[in-house]
Amino acid sequence: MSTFQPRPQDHFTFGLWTLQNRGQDPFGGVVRDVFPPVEIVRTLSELGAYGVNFHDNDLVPIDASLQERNRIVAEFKQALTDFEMKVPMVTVNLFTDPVFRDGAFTANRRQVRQYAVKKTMEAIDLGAEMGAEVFVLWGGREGTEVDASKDPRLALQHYAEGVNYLCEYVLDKGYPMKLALEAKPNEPRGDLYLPTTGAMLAFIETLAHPEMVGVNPEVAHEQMSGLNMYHQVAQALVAGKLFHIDLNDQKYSRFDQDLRFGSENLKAAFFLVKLLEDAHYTGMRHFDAHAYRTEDGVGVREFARGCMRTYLILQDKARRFNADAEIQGLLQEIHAEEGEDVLAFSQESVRSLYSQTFDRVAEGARGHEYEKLDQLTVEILMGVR
Ligand code: GLT
Ligand code: MN
Ligand code: MN
Repeated sequence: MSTFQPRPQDHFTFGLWTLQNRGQDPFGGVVRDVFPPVEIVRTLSELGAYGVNFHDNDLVPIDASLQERNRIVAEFKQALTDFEMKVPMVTVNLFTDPVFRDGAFTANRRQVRQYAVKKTMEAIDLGAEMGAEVFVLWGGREGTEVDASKDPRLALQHYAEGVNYLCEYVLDKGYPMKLALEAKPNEPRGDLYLPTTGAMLAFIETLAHPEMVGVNPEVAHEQMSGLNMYHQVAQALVAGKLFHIDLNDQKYSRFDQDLRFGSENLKAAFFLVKLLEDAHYTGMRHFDAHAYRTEDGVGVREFARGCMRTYLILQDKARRFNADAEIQGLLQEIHAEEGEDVLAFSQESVRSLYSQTFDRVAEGARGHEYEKLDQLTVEILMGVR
C-alpha cells in the first residue's frame, strides 16, 4: 500500500503567501512568526513539493531598492537550486497597497491603472527570470461597493486593455509564458468584476490574444458563489483553458476561508481530483490555502503535508473507483447509449426523429440507479471498497 508520501513528480506547489500567512483576520492580528521565503523553500522541499509560487511582494517588498531586490532574488534563487525547487507560476500583488483601494486595471484614476500595468510587467520579468511559465492575475480589488462610481462596461474595457497590454509585453519579450485569470465573486470588495470562472472564460474570448489567456479556478471562490467547482473546471478543460488551478476548501457561501484541501467537502474534492487525473491534466497541483489561525509553525507544516496527502489519497480513491467492477458495470449500463450521435443534423435524421415511435411514459417511469451509484462512491470514500 502506498504511504501517500508526496514526491516532486506529483507536481505539488504552494504559494509563498500560503505558508507566510500569519493568521491575521479582520478581527485579530498576527499569531505566528515571520516564515522567511528561503525557509519556506526548504520546508516545502523536505515535505516533497515540486515548487513554490509567489506574488512579487511576497518576495521583494514594494519599496525595495534595485540593489535590495537583486540581493533578495539572488538569495532566493540559491535556495531554489540548493533544495531543487521550481517556480512554475508567479503572480502580482495589486491589492495590498493603499494605492489599489479602488482597484488596479479598473481603477478610476488613470495613473493607478498605468502603475498597475507597470508593476505587473515587473512581476512578469521576475517570473520569467525564475522560469515561470504561467502568470496568474487575480483582480483582488477590481470591483466596487458603490455602483454609481463606475460604469461596469467601461471598467471591463479597462480590464481588457490591461490584459491585452500585458499579452503584448510577454510576446514582445519572447517569454514562454501564458496568463491565467482567477475569478472571485466578492471580498475584499463588495462585488468583484468577472466573479466566476465561467465569466472569465467569456471575457477571454473578447481579448486581443485569447490563445495566451486561460483560467486559474479556485475551489473556495466558486463555492463562495454556491457553484460546483467540478463543473467549472470541466468547462475550462473542454475549452482548453485550464492553465492553472488553486486547490483549497471552504464551507459553502461564506467568506474566502482558504482551508486545507479536502478538509470540508470530501466528495467534491474527490470528483475534482478524479477529473484532473482522468483528463491527464499536465499543470501544477497548486494549493492556495493556509493553516487555521489556531496553529503555530508545526501546524503550518501539518497543513502543507495534509493538502498533498489528501490529494494523493483521493487520487488512489479515483483509481479504485475506475477499477471497481460493480461501479464500472453500473456506469456501463447508465452510459449504454453514449456515443451514438443521434443529434447530427440532416434531412434524414429529421425524418427519422419524426418517424420514431417512442414510449414516453415507459421511459419516464425508468429508475436510473443513481442512489446505488452514489452510495458506492461514498463507500469508496469511506474506505470500505
Ligand atoms: C490571495 C487570494 C488568492 C489568489 C492569490 C493570487 S492572492 O491570497 O486570496 O485567491 O490566488 O493573487
Ligand atoms: Mn487563489
Ligand atoms: Mn481564496
